[in-house]
Amino acid sequence: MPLTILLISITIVGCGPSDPPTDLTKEGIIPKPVSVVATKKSFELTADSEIYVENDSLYFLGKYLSDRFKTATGFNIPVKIGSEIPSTDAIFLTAKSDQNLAPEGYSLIVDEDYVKLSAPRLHGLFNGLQTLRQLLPPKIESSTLQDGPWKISSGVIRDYPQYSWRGSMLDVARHFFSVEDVKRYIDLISYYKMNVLHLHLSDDQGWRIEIKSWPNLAKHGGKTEVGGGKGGFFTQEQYSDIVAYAQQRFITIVPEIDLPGHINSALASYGELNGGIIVPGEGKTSDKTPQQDLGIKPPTSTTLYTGIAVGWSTLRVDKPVTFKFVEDVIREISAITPGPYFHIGGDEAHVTPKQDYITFINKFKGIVKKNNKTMIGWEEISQANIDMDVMTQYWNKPKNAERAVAKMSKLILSPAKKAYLDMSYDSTTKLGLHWAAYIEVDRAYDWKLSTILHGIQKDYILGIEAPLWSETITTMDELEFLAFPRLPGYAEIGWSPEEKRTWDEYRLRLGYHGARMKAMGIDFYRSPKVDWRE
Ligand code: TNX
Repeated sequence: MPLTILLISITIVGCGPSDPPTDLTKEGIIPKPVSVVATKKSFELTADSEIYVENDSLYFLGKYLSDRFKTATGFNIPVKIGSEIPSTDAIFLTAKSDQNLAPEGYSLIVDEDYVKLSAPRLHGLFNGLQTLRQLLPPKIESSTLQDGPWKISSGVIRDYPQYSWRGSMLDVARHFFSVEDVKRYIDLISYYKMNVLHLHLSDDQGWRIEIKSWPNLAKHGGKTEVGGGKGGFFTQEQYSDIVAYAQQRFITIVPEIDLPGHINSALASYGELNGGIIVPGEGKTSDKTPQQDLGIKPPTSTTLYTGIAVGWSTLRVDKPVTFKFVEDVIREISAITPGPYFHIGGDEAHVTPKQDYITFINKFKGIVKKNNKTMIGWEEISQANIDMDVMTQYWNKPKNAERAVAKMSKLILSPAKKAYLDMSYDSTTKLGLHWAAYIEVDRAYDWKLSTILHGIQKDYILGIEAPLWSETITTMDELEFLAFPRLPGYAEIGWSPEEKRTWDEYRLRLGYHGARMKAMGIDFYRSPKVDWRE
């Protein structure tokens, strides 16, 4: 493991205001760091500050930080290479990175004269930069020029995550979201040190990624969305652009093609895949449960679906063309996905005969493996022949999670009753569904990954993923309203030591983040459970 140090060293300029921030332990960092020691002074970022990075490979991180500071401060902070601090009029210090820090861990020293961030890996440095951003006044995130001073409490933070999987899922199938929207979501989740964005790229209502060998999937299957809007899809180039953007922010993109159910957009695009399905009647759909009574409308091969019923479409296991389609899709997407995972969906295949479903999942496993990816599937895949090479995403039934673990498959936890970002906050929330629960901010935060499933060892829990299904949201503002302020809590559930978390303490920190979210232009839900400091 290479030694990598990002050294941020900054000159001292002038004297500070009367009440500089001096108690690092009182800063509202989310997720809560593992350890914080205050030294009761403060550091000031000024127009003369400089960022030093140890070598070329860290330059982009220095640049990232400088760019984050530029708009609000108006400072053009230069990024320079140097492990030795040049002898200017400033005082600089340096230290070696702690190789014992966990992957993604970092340590941050803030002194009166300098800030030093060190980490054994680039990802840790990136995480430390997020902490540093959160130590500056909230207006640092503003998109307009703001007055300083830009002071930071001094002290030492040593920090690392408890769980390796900390993510969110975005459903771009029910309603399509643009490349720009997805990039903004990546920025927002990375601010809270999440490291996974799972993209739900296909569903009954839309196919959202270009497949060159099956062009009609996107061309026809991407034409509309829930409610009949214009839909859309990512070209492979656009998808690669998203992946690269995410990579720079240490976020792994997990592509999902939902199989063998949730597949109407493909059946409508290629009639030969369609084994004759019963399309739910418009107006008969409900948001009550995923297993609902379906209306009936005669199947037509090209009809796109704009309602929100689930569980009524399926691929046919007895059609050879089905597997040609699956092979081509998984191959093309895998080829443009640098991350190690491919999500095959596998949920709510209510009209797929059980034995066929098992055959499907077993075959998908081989196809994903052939493409050098690790297969992930929703919890229902535990019915099939899964093993330690497959990851299972728990969302609804503990029995499915237990069966997955009995087969040695590790779990990503997305319990719908706690972690579904598409659930309404309460009965007055205009957006969202509520088939699983109403999820206020306290309910979203106040649970633990290690105890939510009884009798499952911690080793089998990879972490948390908060899915944002998009049946009810059409704009970025609406997306943000459901994601925030619950998302920072999910990030903390995955990152911070469980025994150090309490809702009563967290709600204060979250209250301070009101000003940050506002400065970032996030249209968040002002939950009455929190005293917002804006
Ligand atoms: C269940 S969770 C689904 C989705 C819906 C969601 C709405 C899961 C694996 N399937 O198809 O969008 O409920 O909350």
